[in-house]
Amino acid sequence: MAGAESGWLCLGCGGARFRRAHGYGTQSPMWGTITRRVMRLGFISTLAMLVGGVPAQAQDDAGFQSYLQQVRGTATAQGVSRATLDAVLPTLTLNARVIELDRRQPGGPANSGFSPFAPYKAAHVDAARIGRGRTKYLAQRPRLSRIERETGVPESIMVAIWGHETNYGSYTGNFDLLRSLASLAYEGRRRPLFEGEFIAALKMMDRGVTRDQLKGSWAGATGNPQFLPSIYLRLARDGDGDGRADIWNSEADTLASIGNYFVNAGWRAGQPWGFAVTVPAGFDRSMVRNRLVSPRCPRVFERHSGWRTIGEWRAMGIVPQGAAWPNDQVLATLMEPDGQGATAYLLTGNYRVILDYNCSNFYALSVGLLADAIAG
Ligand SMILES: [Ca+2]
Repeated sequence: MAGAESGWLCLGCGGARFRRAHGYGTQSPMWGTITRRVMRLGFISTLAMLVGGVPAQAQDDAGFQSYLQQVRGTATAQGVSRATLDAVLPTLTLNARVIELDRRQPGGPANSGFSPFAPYKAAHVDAARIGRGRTKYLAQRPRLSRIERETGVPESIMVAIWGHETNYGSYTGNFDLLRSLASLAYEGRRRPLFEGEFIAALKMMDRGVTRDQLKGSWAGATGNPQFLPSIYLRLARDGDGDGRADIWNSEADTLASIGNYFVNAGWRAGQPWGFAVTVPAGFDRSMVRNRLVSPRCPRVFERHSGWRTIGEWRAMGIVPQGAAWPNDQVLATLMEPDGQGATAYLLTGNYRVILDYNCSNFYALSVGLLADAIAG
């Protein structure tokens, strides 16, 4: 649906991967290269099957089981208990379906244009999602106020992330996480990432998370906030005081964990994520061009101007649409997601924190706008 602007497989962006797998998201420039490489590998294994006469599936299964024994050693060295390994490893079989889903992610050429934001906004910041968000916001208000006081992350932002990741917990994914992660690790395209997440999921079990709870997107994101296992281990929090971080069943734990993620990623209390602005006719965009190329998600960051203070933006004739200006010293970048002449946005450092959760401009803008609508 969106233009090819997003980073892919960014840590903590499980929900994004889930949606991309279902054709709602975007892909990076690397995608075509990877797809071609994977297709080539597929061709080679078919060739091996024809030549050797051994079904490729059987070879894969044998290879998978032997890979699991190798992972056992690594996991043991990292402190995973023998009980967990004995309970999990013998139950695992290669899941060809997740590999197929992974290979099937829609791609876009690196030099393709950007899709307009307006249709995405209409589909993702709609009346139903705003309405459900307001209900959750009001229901969780006492708890959210406490988390906001402790973290500085606005209540509405926590609810908006929850709304965007899993539609407030209404779909969190049904894949057996351990089987998915082990299969993707074995497939090898990004083995260090997926093997690390597989071992992190085993450590979750050592902490008392049940195998039954370890369900999620095919690419390993789990629970209401769609955390990857390593993110869960590092950042999940207990919000209702029962001593467990239950991001599957507890709304309080979900919101506290999202709040903690945002604090950890550098959210600045008291600053907006950004706000809608009007750019004056004849505005010279070359004056504010961003000349840096980001090593991370370059297609996302190339859409942002260079940083200027709010005072400088105002002096250049940029006018807010409704929202008050923040402090003159606050730094912001300008983005025009629907092109010149349409609504543009000034984006602060807090917008980058939303991008840390999921590196997509459409995602981050939608989260910010949904948060504003929920709180408004
Ligand atoms: Ca709890």
